[in-house]
Amino acid sequence: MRYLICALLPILLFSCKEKAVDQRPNILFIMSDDHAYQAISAYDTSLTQTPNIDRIATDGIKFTNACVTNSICAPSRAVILTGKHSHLNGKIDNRFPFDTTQVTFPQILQEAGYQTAMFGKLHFGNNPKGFDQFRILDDQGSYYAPDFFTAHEGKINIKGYTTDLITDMTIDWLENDRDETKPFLLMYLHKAPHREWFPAPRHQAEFTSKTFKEPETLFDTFETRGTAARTAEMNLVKHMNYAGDSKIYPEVMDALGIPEYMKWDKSAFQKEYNRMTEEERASWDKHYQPINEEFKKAYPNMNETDLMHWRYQRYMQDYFGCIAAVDEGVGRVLDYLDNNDLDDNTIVVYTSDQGFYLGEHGWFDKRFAYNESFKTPLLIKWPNVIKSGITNTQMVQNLDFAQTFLEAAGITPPKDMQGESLLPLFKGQSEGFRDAVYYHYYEYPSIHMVKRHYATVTEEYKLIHFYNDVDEWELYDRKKDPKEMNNVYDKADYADIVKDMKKKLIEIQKHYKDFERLKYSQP
Ligand code: SGN
Ligand code: CA
Repeated sequence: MRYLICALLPILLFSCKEKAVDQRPNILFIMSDDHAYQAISAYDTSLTQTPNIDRIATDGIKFTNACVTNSICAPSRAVILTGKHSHLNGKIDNRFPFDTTQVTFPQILQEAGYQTAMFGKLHFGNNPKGFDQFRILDDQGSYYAPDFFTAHEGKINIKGYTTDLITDMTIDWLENDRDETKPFLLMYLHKAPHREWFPAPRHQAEFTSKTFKEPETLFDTFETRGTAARTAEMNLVKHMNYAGDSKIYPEVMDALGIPEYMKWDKSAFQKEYNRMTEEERASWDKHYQPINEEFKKAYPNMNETDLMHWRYQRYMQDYFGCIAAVDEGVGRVLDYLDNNDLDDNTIVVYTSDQGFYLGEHGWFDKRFAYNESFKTPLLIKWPNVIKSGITNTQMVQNLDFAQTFLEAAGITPPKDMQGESLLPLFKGQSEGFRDAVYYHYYEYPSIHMVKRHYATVTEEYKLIHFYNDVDEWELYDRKKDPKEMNNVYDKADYADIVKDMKKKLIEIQKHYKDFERLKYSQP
């Protein structure tokens, strides 16, 4: 109630004598899971085309330096909802439960008269607060015939392809459940393109026959990097599963005497395959059995380098096959807004819960403060306010959404939120915006074995401290070395920069109240 008065008074305008029109903007928040900015053609055309997602950039603003505070799924979502860093909202990794006493921006918007709905992947709990309507996937969810926790029908199973189902629910809600007297917050949250990448039948023929450009750092040997990069378990040859990830079925390999480690993940493949209908399975077999046959013939003569080339292509084919359905879904939802006069006063956001490695450094997955996982795509349009085709280079973060949306709705955000509103940037006013961000990753030891670390990052430099079972610092010159191949922490030329960045780190840890870590940063 406390937000209601301040939110409603200034913005209830009367368009005619009888009917009050609420002028507050609608918010359509579109987020995919693990969608790398390199995989959106508004950022990079060398790998794929995403014409529908690109429409948001064409009609609005593209952020080229957007990043996350903690590059992993559930923590990123907790940061988005609470507007607070992980050390304050408590969701430091995928394993810790979300603290449901935390105030989230959807709760505040709902209390202030917004109609709220969430469809797709949240990744924690089964009853998100602040939503009139929701259907959220059970944990990570499945690509085929997923289970959803719902607001009013308990847990349900729906046959079909997850990306399309989430899109259908989103459009169905706009069409049938929307209350036209209220502005809405609609969170449209894809599971795709999260591991293990299972494309829809209609994209299998096209994508299984595509060849993708390799990244320059595919065979990185980590010469100047520390223990964390060398011991991470994210390598495409060594750490990807054959069945679940590359869709090479263990049965085929038995006769070849393939080592056991390639077979352990049979269930990872089967758990999706078994959810498919007969028709879906027939399509799958038609497109993937020939790949198995070819691999079976080629494998005996393949060395590790050949395997890297082959597994990279296999990975990209399925990853981009999944993105094709996301792009189509985004197009359908944008068309709905256009065709129903909802376009001009709706803030449409496209982002991902973090970035992702597409073979850079030989890796998949995320977690590191290095660019591919630290940065995330961010495209926003709002025709009433944002001019079309703008590019912004400020260091914005997922931490900023809550305050941005609240301020756009005319609500003063709670004092303990830690982001910065992006509204001035929407209007081209960048002066006074933050010049450095703070990063902190915690989930170790765990899958992929990325060591704990925290970092401060400016447009020019990145200082990282890996801690817990190591004590190693790294510094990157972001302008001279955008691929982050050279750790210059110990280089004499950079001694002054290291000193400055350490000072900055202490300031930023104080600013964001990460007092627990601060003691490790003091000289
Ligand atoms: C699963 C994936 C991991 C991934 C985590 C977290 N393995 O465990 O590769 O890092 O999720 O991802 S899988 O074989 O089960 O797909 S996150 O996006 O949810 O944080
Ligand atoms: Ca994710």
